[in-house]
Amino acid sequence: MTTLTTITTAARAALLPVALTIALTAGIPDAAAAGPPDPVLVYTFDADDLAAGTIADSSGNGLHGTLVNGSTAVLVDGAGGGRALDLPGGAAGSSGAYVRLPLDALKGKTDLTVSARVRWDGTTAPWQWIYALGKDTTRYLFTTPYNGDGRLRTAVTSSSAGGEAQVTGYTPLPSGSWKTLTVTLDTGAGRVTTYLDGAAVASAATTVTAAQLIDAATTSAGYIGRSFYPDPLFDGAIDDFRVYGAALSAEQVAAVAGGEVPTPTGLTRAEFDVRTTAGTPPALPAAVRASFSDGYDREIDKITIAPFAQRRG
Ligand SMILES: [Ca+2]
Repeated sequence: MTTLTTITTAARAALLPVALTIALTAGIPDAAAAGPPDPVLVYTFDADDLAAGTIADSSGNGLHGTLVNGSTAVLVDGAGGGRALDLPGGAAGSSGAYVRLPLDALKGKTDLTVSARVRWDGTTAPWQWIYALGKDTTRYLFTTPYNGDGRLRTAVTSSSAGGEAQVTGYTPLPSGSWKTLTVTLDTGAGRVTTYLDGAAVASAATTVTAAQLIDAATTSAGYIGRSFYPDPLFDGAIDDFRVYGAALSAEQVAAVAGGEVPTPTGLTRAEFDVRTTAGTPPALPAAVRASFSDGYDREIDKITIAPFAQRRG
């Protein structure tokens, strides 16, 4: 990533090329931190009878889901034992199964976390939504494994597509194996963040709250496996689908993901050229691409510049 400050023609004569060395200081979650809050909805799929058309909520809150087109769904081996829900995908409006979520999964919430274990089949019809939280194409939060550019994308909006805050990975969601996808909507921080297997992939600024994803006319909190747009249905398996009425901290996200959280192993670029005028601190990259121990590149935004800058040339 190269960041250039805005400069005037008159200032060009004073340009100083600066090479910056960026030290890797991504936070590694502290396993001893406080545990996550109680979820408001948990679908394990372990004891569901798909013929009955109901997905049981094991949170104790009674927020059971409705399985639609259930004859095309099957139960498969789960991410950690038990069973998982396998959805066939297919074109919008086809007979592929999806789950409708009860309104109370969103009602009265401000912050939000959605987390699921996902085994995407890797079918690259773009814009399959793993989940759709919200009302319709004006108000929603979703994650797709593969957007129009073939990249993992989360977006949130309360003002249609044009108002989306977009969180985009460098590559698609890895397919063919179980991955834990977690998305936090933190209204205090004003951020929406995507995590993969407990490690943040990227985040974006937003002012949208969970309450703004629905309105008085909304009758459902949305779907698992279906978009609000006429996009393809999600093709893959889902397990341990959870909604929290809070924004989990990075440590709590890691705890929910379980297992070994991927750690940064290096930056894909260790030097960044920036330009500034003499006497003016250079504008530094807000985030940089880093490689991680699981082979999935993520954005790191907690960076320090050390030393502040080395002059080059
Ligand atoms: Ca399960």
